[in-house]
Amino acid sequence: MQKIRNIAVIAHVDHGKTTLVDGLLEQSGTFASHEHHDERAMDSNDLEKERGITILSKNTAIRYKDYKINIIDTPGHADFGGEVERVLKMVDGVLVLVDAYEGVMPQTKFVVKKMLALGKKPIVVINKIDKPSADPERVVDEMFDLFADMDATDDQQDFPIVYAAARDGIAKMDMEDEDGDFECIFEAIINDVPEPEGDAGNSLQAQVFTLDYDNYVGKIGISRIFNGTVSKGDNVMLAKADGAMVKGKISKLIGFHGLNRMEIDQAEAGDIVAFAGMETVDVGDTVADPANPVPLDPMHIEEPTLTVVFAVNDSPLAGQEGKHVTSNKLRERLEFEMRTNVAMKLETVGEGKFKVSGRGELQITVLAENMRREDFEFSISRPEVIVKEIEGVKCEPFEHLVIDVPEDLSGGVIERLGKRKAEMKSMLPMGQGFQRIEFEIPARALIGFRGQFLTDTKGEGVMNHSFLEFRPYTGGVESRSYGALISMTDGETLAFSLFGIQDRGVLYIGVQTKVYEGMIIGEHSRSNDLVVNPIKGKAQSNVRSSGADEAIKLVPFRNMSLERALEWIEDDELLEVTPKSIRIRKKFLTENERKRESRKTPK
Ligand SMILES: Nc1nc2c(ncn2[C@@H]2O[C@H](COP(=O)(O)OP(=O)(O)OP(=O)(O)O)[C@@H](O)[C@H]2O)c(=O)[nH]1
Ligand SMILES: [Mg+2]
Repeated sequence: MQKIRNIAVIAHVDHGKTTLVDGLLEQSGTFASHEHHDERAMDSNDLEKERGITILSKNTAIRYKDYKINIIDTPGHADFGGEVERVLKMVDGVLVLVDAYEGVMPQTKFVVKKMLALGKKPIVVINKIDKPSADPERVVDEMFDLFADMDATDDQQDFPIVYAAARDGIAKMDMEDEDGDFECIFEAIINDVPEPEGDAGNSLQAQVFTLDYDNYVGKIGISRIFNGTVSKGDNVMLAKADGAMVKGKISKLIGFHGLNRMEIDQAEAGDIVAFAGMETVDVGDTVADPANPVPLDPMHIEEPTLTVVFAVNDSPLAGQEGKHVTSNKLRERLEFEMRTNVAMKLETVGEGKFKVSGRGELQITVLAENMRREDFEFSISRPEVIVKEIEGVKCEPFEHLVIDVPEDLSGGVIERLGKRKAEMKSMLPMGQGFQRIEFEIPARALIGFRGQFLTDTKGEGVMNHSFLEFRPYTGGVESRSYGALISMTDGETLAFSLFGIQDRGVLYIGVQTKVYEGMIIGEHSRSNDLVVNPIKGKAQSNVRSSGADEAIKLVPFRNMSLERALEWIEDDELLEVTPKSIRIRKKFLTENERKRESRKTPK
């Protein structure tokens, strides 16, 4: 049997997981010297590159001495936390990274809790020790406290600590030591991560933890082999979560090395490989020996906490910028997404209306953003949290929220959060005039909070949150405190009229932008909605002189990203998403309709 180690890299968002994996690939000599690769090579899809975050967990394999080390890089953002839990089942050890300044953050707690519950033994990596503000000693203490709080076993508490500057390829076992390379990390992996259990001679048992899709070979299940040996062309039995047994054949067996995938003929217990050829394969399925199919424990898949409705775009500008606009196309695309994305759920709720549920706004935004790029046009409704009954009690998701704010502004922020039903748990000085304050808060109250928080902290505040649990419903929470500036007519915006409107609030669009009646062009500085005319030319001459317009000084408008817009909208509003534009609109476009509707549903 070959010598294998299987590890996952877990941490809070941005603490340096993907950068560390770069270093492991590089320093193990896995990248050939001529091979060109980008920074954070594992973040391979476009959105990951653009946003600098990991969205999907991905696996790679390196060779170190005579060991094969399978490494799974996981996303740190809370919305993708479900992935982490699945991945953890597939590995025998973990590298837990923590930023040497930021310390333990919400997602650090989340991943450490999962890891400890699954009985994994960690190697703790205190990363970014090069930061001037780094305080590795404090962070080590925080990690010990965290492990103790979470009832780690003695064995788990006794973790090796590596101090690293992953970006510079530096690591050492003691802060007093000279800077070394990653050799100490490789050695820790080999010595402290248990070798895989299981036997190549037993009946086959492999479990699928991630799905991929390839236009040529179809669905691909990335799996850990726990027992037995598998060869290309083998007949297998798929043991599904619901107990069903489905026959299948491995048409292709795929192995991993560095950034490459290659066809292989055989793989055995302990390894991580991909299978093609089984269209019905799902995450959690056991790939088993047809003569003796013994399913592995089913995999717990995190439930969604948030839903939005994707619908056909029916705005007056519909169909002008996108190629795929029909209900059928929309359904096909969403169904396709569900084939590989187990964290999301889809339900048809009406003609051209689809309820998409996921773990958070970012997850939903990522799907919407991908669809824009594929030339889709659609609308999205305000995110709603999923409320469910647990033992007869109406419950809603709660989040653990951590904010870092300048001391002099913390009072205002705390008050604001109080109105949103947040409960303060702790407050600590962080140095440099900042305070770290922790809360528990209904997820519902966090929708739309980020924009407000950035305004309240003059852009200096940092906020992080991750899912805690479902708890009894807390009743109404404060929502957006400002109304919308709504266009009263169709046309193209002119500087002259925008100049007149800009004092009324914050504009979301600039000049020469197409608008329509009922489209929202900005935020009102008061709590009510205001209908305005953004296309009116200069009155005296009755001629729309662009020359005169140019002299007008407009305040730069606020460009609303998909996320920001999604957080901002209320129940009676929609986002119109096209490959070129993100427009915000009222569901009902005319003032008359809106009045009629508001009489029907009193607030
Ligand atoms: N100063 C410093 N910056 C680092 C170090 N390691 C990583 N970074 C930077 O931290 C940022 C985040 O790095 P990533 O590797 O993408 O972090 P990640 O944990 O994979 O992030 P997610 O996958 O989105 O959760 C990047 O800008 C890195 O260049 C380090 O050792 N020192
Ligand atoms: Mg990453």
